[in-house]
Amino acid sequence: MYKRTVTMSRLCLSLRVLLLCVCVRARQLPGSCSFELDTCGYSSDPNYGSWTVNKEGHLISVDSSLLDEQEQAILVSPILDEQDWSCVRLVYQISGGGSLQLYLRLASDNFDYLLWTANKASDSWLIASVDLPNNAIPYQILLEGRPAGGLGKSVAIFEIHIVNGYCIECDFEEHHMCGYSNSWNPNVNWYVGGVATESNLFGNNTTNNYRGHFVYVDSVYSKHFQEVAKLTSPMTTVPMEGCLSFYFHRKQERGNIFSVFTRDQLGVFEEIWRPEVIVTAGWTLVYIEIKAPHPLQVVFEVAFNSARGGYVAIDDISFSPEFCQTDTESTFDPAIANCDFDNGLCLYYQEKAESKVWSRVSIKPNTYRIGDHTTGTGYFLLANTGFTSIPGYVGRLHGPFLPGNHKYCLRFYYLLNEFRKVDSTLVLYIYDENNVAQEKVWSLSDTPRAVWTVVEITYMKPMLSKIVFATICNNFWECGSLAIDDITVSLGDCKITAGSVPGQCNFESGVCGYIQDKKGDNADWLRMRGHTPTSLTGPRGDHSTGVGYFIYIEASLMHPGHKARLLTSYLHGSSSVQCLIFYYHMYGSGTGILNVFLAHGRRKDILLWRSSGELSITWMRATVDYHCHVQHQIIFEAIRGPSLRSDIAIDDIHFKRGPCEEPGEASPYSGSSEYFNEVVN
Ligand SMILES: [Ca+2]
Ligand SMILES: [Ca+2]
Ligand SMILES: [Ca+2]
Ligand SMILES: [Ca+2]
Repeated sequence: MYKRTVTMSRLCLSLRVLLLCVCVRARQLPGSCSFELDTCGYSSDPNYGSWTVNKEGHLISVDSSLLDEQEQAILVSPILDEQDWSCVRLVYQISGGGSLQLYLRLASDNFDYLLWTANKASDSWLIASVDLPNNAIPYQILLEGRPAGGLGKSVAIFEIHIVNGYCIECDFEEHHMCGYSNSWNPNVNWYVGGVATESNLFGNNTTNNYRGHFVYVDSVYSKHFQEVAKLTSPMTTVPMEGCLSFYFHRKQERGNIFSVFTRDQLGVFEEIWRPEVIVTAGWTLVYIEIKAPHPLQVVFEVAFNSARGGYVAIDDISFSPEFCQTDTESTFDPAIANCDFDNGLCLYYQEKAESKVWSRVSIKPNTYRIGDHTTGTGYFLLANTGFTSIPGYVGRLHGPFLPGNHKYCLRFYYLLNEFRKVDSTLVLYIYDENNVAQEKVWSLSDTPRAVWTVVEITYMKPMLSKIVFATICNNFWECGSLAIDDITVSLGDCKITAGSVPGQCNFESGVCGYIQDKKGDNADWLRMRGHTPTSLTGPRGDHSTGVGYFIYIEASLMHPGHKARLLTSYLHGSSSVQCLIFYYHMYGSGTGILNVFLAHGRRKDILLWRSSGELSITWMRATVDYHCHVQHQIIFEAIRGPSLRSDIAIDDIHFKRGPCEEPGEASPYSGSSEYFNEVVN
């Protein structure tokens, strides 16, 4: 323990010297703090453990031995109202194990946005750069420290430094390189250079070319063929579109290859620029358009072939949300290809001769018939191949044309009933402009399950293209009814856009910090996937994907009238109306009651929503508008009905800013369910 403190203060000292010269240049915004004299208005959330200022000052930390029963401590900033884009630079250390999270809390929302997270222990202080996008709403930043269990584990913050501008910007006057990192290589590396080294590196540099400090890489120690030096920016917190600019200075004797890439969260690189000139006379300014549908890092890469490969230097990396060229078109939004079929066919159509194959239908759900995927009561497309008189036909559903050279993520849900043999009964093609199939991207090969199942496909074509669903029925006896719903197309890889959404819980990786009531009820909600154990009750799959997780009450483990209550983690109050959307499943002849309560302080729980009795084998959407200006929790309470067939399930809980009602959405809950069936005792 003693040894660690000594190491820490020594580290503090060296960093302190470093940061002192830093702060002179970049103006620090409110919310910055060096934890020297006080905590600058930062305080610990009293619902969790405490952050403590180190006795000698200079840092604030959460120590596992001081946390008692709590797992985390949350440090809350004063209310900030910087409206322009800013960048938080955090000097932190996780000792022994644990994690540190940075959240953004907007005054208008009752949940927090996770912007950044770190979970690797380290022996030294690290620097993180986190973008705070421009925003007209007052906000707070929250730092959640979770030291690992056991003695001597801690999470410490040495300094919070907030400056104007984007985190990928850097003039290299600060020694920490603004969160840029050099990928260490034994022979070629990016270094900070400056006034002293400039003359011997660049020879006869004119004073107009004076740039203070900069980063450079040279080939002097390069030993092998194709040695690569990489300089990587911090990851942006949001997708970026605009103009990236920087100065570079390059000398190429026997060869270096200089390129700039973007890198996404999956580690996929895309080259965005290469210089046209081999040798620059002095510093040269370049502009590069950036259009990324996902958060990104900018990577500057130089490859050398020998020790006489010259050098590359870079300075003043900056970003503007305006494109460099005024005629650059903004990124195309493929949402035109989205359709939930609730209000029509959107931009989808069938070939005339085949127009009878797909029909847009709505099935009022009951015990035996499954409703649509969107709300449980909306429309979907049904290819009722079993009832057609012409076996061996093909029905094609065409989507709208989308421009080429973009990576698209296509998602849709399908549902199969009564299929005996399903191979290739539904096939998805990419067609070109001449209506010629270019690629078969997916075909149905699963066994039928009578549950809406998601399909995700990432594709990219060099030309204008569209998606075409083809349903094929070769033999009357092999065909049945096949349905699709909720088609969406977004930019980027499906794996990237599938991240967790703030305020949303799909139960895929846990219960989102929700809490089981241990006192006020008789049972717990269970998390599971697949179908529930008792027949004729419960869902056959979850709502999110058809094969994921949901939570439910297992009626066979409870007595009639027994309750199970699940509390959300704390939501903070907000000045405006908030929307809660969730999907619920109430199927089974003895189904009981599902209640949603609002709980705050010591007041009696307020009933927000209720549904009772058997509804259908479909997941139904519930929307609840509510208003609460103080910290609160939402409680999901299920009450077991009179028989074993009374499993109740929930999935895809989503808290949203503002009222639920939007054009095309179901109206807020009015007090009783439209599909109400009495429980028969
Ligand atoms: Ca500089
Ligand atoms: Ca629908
Ligand atoms: Ca789920
Ligand atoms: Ca319980």
